Amino acid sequence: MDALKQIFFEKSQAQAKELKEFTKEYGARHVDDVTLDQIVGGMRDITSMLWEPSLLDASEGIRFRGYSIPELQEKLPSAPNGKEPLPEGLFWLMLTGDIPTKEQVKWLTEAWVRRSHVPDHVFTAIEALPIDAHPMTQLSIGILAMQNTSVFAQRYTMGLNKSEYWDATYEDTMDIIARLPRIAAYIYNRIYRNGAQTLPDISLDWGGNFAHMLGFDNEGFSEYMRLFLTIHADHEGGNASAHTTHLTGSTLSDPYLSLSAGMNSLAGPLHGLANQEVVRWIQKMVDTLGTSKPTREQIADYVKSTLAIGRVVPGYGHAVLRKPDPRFMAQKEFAENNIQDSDLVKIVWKVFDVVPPILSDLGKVKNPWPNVDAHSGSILVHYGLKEYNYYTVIFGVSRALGVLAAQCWARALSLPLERPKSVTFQWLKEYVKKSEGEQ
Ligand code: HAX
Repeated sequence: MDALKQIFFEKSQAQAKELKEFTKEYGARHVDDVTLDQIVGGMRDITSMLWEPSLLDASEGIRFRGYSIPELQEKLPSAPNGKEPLPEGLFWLMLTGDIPTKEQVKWLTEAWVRRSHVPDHVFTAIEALPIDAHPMTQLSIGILAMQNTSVFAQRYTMGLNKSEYWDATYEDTMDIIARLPRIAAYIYNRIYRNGAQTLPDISLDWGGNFAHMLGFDNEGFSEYMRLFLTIHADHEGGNASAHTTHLTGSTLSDPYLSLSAGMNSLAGPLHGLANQEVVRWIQKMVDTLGTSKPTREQIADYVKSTLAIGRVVPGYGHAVLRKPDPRFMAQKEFAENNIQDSDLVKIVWKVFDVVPPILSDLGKVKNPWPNVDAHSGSILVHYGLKEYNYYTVIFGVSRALGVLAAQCWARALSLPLERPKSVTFQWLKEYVKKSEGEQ
């Protein structure tokens, strides 16, 4: 058994035992109360899932195993000559709860290199798609095309004992994460570089190699990639891509099927696709105004015109957060330190000044602040990755780290099939009538 698997095994088995005893003793306790608004309103804030890798606080933002993003930047190992955390370190942390050493992260980088071979038929499946299929569609199909190699599916067919589910899930998780950058880069080069593929450089770390395969051998871009891949990895379990992966996995669909489902959810404009929408929206503003250096007043008018035609301002608002997203702030800080002269980045900062008061004035927006997607596109454009339809794919590569670490935990803790209760409108009316009659 490899070192990471051994640590995960020991920790997760101990936690599974503790959880069983804990739920036996306290299982009947009430943790939450559900309002009619929450039933109709997309189940906001209903505490109803167990999710180990991270926890979100409405004001503080995300914490991965208790660590904030600035703490991760300080404590996780970075690349030689680099400052940003290596995503390998975050994966280790999410899976084990421990900050890894440099040696452990090096081992993980090498383990993913050894597992990174992508079977040829995966590329054939992607090639069968029209070139204008959205990159997220190509990513989702690329992941699905690998499903025939699922260790979980193969061992399940042969009669896998449920006490071994976690083991097969770990193997699939490691294989998928190892292969994803190659598939994602293949899609980029297929669509935007006339199929000119850059082969992997196995001397590089996971994020650095992804940047290299995208064709960007620029240390600034590689550092941004490491930061991007770290901060987008997880946002507790209730967000749509995490929840979809979890729900699908709860039927014992293997990690390939589950992750592909999660990616389809990430591809929606209210979720991960917002990162491409932000740049598209700013580009349209620049074209409409005829200047790449709009004033705050011009931006304010443009925001109002967006709202007037019944559209949302992309990159703003959040279902849980009630403050500027620390993932936005981390990217802002990266841009302040590394990008001197970008009109697009400056527009993003002006939008940050202008949008929150306008959204607040609407009186209905619960969080007027920027989310993770408000900044990333402008930094990618700065480094030359200008094809914004591709941005959500990078998000997807990162998100795999969190949702698959969570899936390992779900199998280790024997979390069951997920099955919430739904009701009809008629049921709600009768419920209200009955409860009023009882008063
Ligand atoms: N622009 C305009 N209106 C907005 C808004 C925005 N950015 N954010 C919220 N609102 C509106 C909602 O559309 C809703 O209007 P109606 O009552 O007329 O339907 C009202 O304000 C209340 O919404 P809310 O409770 O504040 O927000 P929700 O929890 O319903 O939705 C969203 C959260 C993220 C979907 C929402 O803020 C939004 O659409 N934002 C723009 C898209 C976006 O940036 N998505 C990415 C979110 C982060 C993420 O998942 N990244 O991957």
